[in-house]
Amino acid sequence: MAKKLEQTWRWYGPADTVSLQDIKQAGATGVVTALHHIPHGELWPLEDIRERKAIIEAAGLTWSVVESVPVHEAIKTRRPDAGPYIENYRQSLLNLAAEGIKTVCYNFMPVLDWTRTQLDLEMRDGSKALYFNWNDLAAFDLFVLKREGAEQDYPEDIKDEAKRRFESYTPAQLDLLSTNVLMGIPGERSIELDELRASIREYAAIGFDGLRQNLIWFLSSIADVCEESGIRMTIHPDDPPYPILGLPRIASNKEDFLYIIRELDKPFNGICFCTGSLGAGVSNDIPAIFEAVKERVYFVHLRNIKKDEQGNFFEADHLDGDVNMYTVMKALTAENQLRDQAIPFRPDHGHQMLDDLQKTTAPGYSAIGRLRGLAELRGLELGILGQ
Ligand code: DNO
Repeated sequence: MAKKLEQTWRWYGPADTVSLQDIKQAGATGVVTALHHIPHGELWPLEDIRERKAIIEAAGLTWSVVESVPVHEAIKTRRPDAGPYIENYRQSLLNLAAEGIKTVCYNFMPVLDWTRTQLDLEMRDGSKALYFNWNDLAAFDLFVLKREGAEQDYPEDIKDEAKRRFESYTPAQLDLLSTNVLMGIPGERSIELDELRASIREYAAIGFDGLRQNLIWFLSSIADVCEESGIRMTIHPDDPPYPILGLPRIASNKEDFLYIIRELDKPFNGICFCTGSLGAGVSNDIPAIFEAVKERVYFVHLRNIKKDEQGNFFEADHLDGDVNMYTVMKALTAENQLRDQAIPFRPDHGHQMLDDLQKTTAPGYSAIGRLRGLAELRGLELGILGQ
C-alpha cells in the first residue's frame, strides 16, 4: 500500500483565530507552529515547548514541524555579539529534540520575512489574495524609504509608474503600503523604517557571498547539536525569490539550494520546499528544482502563484497557477515512498473567502481558503496514488 504524505496545518498558537478543532475538521493531523511570543534570538524554554505540545496533543493532533525558530539578525550578519544567540539557538534545538520535535524550519532572508505589497487583491470570484507588485514596491523604495541608489535597481517604466502611483496615493494608501511591506509574522513585531535603513546598509557591506558564508557558518555552528539529537533543519526559500530593496538573497533558486546542501553536505541540512515562493521566480522550474534537491526535502509548502510579464504575482488557487501542482505532487508522492517517515506538507496560504471575508485573519492564513487547498491537494495525492 502506498504511503501518504503527512497533512499539516500552520497554527499561530493559542491566540490564532483558527482553532485546533478547525484544524482537525480540515482533516490535518499534524500541526506546524512556533513560540511566537518569544522574541527572536531568545532561548525557547523546555517548559514553554512542553506546554505548547500538551495543548496540541490534548486536541488529538501532533506537533510535527516548528516553523520557525527564527535566526537572529546578529547571526545572519555575523556580528561580534552573535555568540550568545548561537548558544540560545543550539539550546532551543536541544529542548525541542528532548520533546521529540525534530523538524525545524527557518529562513535566512535579511531583515524582512516574506514581502507583499497588497494583502487583499480581489479575485474574479470575490475572494482575496496576497499580491506583489513591482511598481508599488518601487514607490515604497524610492519615495517612502528613499533608499540611496534605489533608482539603479528599477527599469524606467517601473520608475515612471512608481512616481505616478506615489503622487496619486492618499496618505492612508501610502501608510498601508508601508505597513504591508514592513509586516512581520503575526504575533511577532513589524520592522521600523529606520531599522530597515540601517539593515540595508549593514547587508550592503556583507553582500551575496558574505551572506552565503554566514549561512554556512550558522549551520556549522549548530551541526553537532542537530546530528546528535536528530534535528533536521529546513531552510525556507526567499519570498519573493530575488533581491528586493537592495538586500541580498541566497535561497532563491536551484543553484542556491545546491550550494547550500553541498557546501555543508550533511543530512541534517535540509530544505523546506515552498512551491509558491520559488514559483514567483521567472526562471525557476519547480519540478526541476525538486528533482535536484529532493533527498534533502523534509518539509513542503504547497501554494500556487500567477505571474505577469513584469514579474508581479498574486497567490492563485492551489491547483491553478504557474506551478504545475500535478507534476509536483507526482514527484513528491514518489519521493515519499522512499522515506521511513512521511514527508509533512501544508497548504500554504489560501484565499480569504466565504465567511472569512468578514473576519480579521492573519494574512494568507484564514481557515476556509486553506481548507479548500488542503482538500484539493489531498484529492490530488489520492488520485495519483490510485487508491
Ligand atoms: C509565510 C511563510 C514564511 C515562513 C518563514 C520560514 O507565509 O511561509 O513566513 O514561515 O519564512 O522561516
